[in-house]
Amino acid sequence: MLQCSNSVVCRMLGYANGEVMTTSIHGTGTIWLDNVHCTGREATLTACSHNSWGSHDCGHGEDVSVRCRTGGQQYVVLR
Ligand SMILES: [Ca+2]
Repeated sequence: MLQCSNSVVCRMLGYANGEVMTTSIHGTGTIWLDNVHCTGREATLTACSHNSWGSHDCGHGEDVSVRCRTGGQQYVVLR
């Protein structure tokens, strides 16, 4: 996920802008989106350009965690 995608992820969930965490929790299961390119202004992640759903060349080692600002210095972490 590119750096600008994290803001889109957070906004589509109703949170303020977010940031990619330096330490990520790696997921399991199906990888649904790859090559996601956002300008940062999209309303939802699916509005960003991306491969077709489920089409990817990724491993979970490439997973990233994002934290969204909920106000002040408080965050919610997405894994
Ligand atoms: Ca890829």
